[in-house]
Amino acid sequence: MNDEKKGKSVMDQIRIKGLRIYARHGVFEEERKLGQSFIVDAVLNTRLQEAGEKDDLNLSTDYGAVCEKITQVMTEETCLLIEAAAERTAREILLSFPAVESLELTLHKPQAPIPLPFEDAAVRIRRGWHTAYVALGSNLGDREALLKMGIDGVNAHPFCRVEETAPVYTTTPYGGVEQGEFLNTVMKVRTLLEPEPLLDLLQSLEQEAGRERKVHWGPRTLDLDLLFYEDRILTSPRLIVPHPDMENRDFVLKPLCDIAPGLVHPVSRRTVIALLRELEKNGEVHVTAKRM
Ligand code: A4P
Ligand code: MG
Repeated sequence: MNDEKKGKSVMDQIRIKGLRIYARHGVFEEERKLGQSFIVDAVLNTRLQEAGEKDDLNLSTDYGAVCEKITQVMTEETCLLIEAAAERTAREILLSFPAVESLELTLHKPQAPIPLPFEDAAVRIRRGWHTAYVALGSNLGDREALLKMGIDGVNAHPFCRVEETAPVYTTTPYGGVEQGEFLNTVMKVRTLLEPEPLLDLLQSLEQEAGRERKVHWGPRTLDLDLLFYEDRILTSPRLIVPHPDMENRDFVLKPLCDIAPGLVHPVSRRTVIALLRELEKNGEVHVTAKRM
């Protein structure tokens, strides 16, 4: 479903059409040696109102600079496939121009070596930033340092930015296993990673923190759980999103409410603040204190 049908406000756009670049992408050696013309169209989804009202380029994205960036990426590397050239170009635009939320990039190769009369061959891709919420928990070792390691580890990934972190709470263990008390918090992450690669990153950080998986729901140096990924509903053998047990965990809902109380759970259609209120009234409470 597109954003318009979902009732989301549709973003403003900067549109670039017909940017011609001489570059060397192709499966044939000749193409990579001699090069040929490629043409790029880009539609950048971004907010333009403030720049328009204040008439200030600093509040917008300079389309000249975007054209230069596209030309730079397209010419400094040689790819076999236009898919690869488009992927790299889209990624670099998103990383270099943070006001661009998402984009549609079309890469034309009108001189592709096809021995038949044709006008154009092209690929079109849509890429963008996504918002995810990740829960952090620790009850072994230097818990505060381990939570920080989780946050810094995600932030250090080139395709992730930690935008906000909630306060840290001290919590009693949930799940019936006799163990020490936890520290819990939640972070908001802006990311170019799709859900499974994001889970890979979270699991590699758990490994780095010396996580051993011995007891289900047992003690852990660092646990990183993906709570939400946009409003997507995912069920694969490795990944269930939204996190299936979050409604029963005040140590997740409480920090989540500190940074995003109005977030709507895409399955129950209830806000996280409503889920927390319900749990505090009728369920188990584990949060004992705000730590910092
Ligand atoms: N997996 C599926 N969906 C997800 C998701 N959305 N996010 C899979 C992360 N992982 C997801 O997790 C088992 C598998 O779940 C992963 O391999 C992944 O592919 P795990 O971390 O390997 O092992 P686990 O300890 O058996 O389960 P899990 O789910 O991490 O434990 P929980 O459910 O997080 O519970 N009490 C307090 N007060 N605070 C806590 O933080 N944490 C737990 C752990 C228990 N009690 C607690 C706390
Ligand atoms: Mg986990």
